Amino acid sequence: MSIASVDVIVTSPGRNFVTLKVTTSDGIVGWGDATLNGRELSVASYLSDHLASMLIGRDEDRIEDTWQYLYRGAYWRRGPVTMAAIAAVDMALWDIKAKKAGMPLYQLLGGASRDGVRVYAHASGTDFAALSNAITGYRELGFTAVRVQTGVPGLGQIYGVSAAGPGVRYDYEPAKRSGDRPAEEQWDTRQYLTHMPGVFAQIREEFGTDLRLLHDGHHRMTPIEAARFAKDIEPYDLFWLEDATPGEDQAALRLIRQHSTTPLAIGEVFNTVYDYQTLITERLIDYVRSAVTHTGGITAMKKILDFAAIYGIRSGIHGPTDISPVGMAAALHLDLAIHNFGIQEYMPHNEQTLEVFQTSFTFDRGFLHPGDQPGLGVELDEEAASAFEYTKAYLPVNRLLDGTVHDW
Ligand code: GCO
Ligand code: MG
Repeated sequence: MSIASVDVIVTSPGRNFVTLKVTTSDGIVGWGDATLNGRELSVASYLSDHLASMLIGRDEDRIEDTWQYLYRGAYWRRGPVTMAAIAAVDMALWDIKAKKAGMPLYQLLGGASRDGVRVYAHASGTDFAALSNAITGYRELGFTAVRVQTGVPGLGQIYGVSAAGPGVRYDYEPAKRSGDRPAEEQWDTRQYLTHMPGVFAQIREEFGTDLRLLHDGHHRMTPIEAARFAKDIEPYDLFWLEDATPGEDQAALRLIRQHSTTPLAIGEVFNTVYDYQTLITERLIDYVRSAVTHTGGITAMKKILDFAAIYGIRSGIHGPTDISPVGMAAALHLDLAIHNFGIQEYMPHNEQTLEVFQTSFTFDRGFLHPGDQPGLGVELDEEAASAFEYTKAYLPVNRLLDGTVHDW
């Protein structure tokens, strides 16, 4: 048996997704997620113009060999476009292998290490009252962990804060359909650093110590600002502080570490194990934040997580709405199987997306399960997908108050 056809499906049920469909000569279909927010068509082209013809006729069972063929064989390595394309192929091949075995994928990864996967939701609000309502709403839904982001006085719309009302479940979508150019947002680190510790203090006062609290710095601080912030918020016992500094600078985490015991998470913009080499071996982080979709798929992510496990570092796989339900399923199967699971991000997809991608996920009191269907457990309805045409959408660009471009 071999790979008979490879198709790339671009659809936009409220936001853009790129999905790979691999079909074997005996008709088994595997799905892979290749969505790269704001650069979707580059990955679609990488897959259809370059990889598709190389895959036809290959033995679908040789997953490791195919991964190495696509990674080493290209000569050019790493980068989000390449690694998202490889990830999609890898997921599709694991989906096929598990369907052939008649098992949910987590069984092939060693079986379940837990009954369900603790997830965190995104609670946000332009002010504290709105944030507090959102946290209450998620607690009522059963969530045991929330990421909190809030407006900063003096700044307009900023990263991570829903413009919709509090408690809205499908509330935050950072990619904007704003024509040919990205929307722009404003930022001032000093105002943020002055405001944020008080917000955590108020949350602890109102909600107590049980709730797991997470926060995303979204790459905006300098190393010394981040060190100071991480130290200031120690009394509020965060589950993690994410992306305190820009992702390229691994050494920055060393400085934060020297000053604070606030747990650190990073990696959503990383795409290979090499981005983590220093961070893992020097124990400069506590959680690996990569998306399976942006890091070369299940094969590569499993290796990163096993490497992290040796150093006592746990998983916190990226799961925003720009990871399709296929990519989310890949994360959930890994989460269930690995020993060093930490937490899983969960931003539920909108209803249109869930019409296109049929999942078998179940949510029970703060825990998700990928379901027990053979494979990844997600099927794409091609007819439903064809109703939603690609629509240009970009993540915002960020500027300081004097107009300087800053990390978004
Ligand atoms: C998160 C992320 C997202 C990203 C988005 C970019 O922690 O969920 O920071 O909100 O900004 O996924 O495409
Ligand atoms: Mg993030």
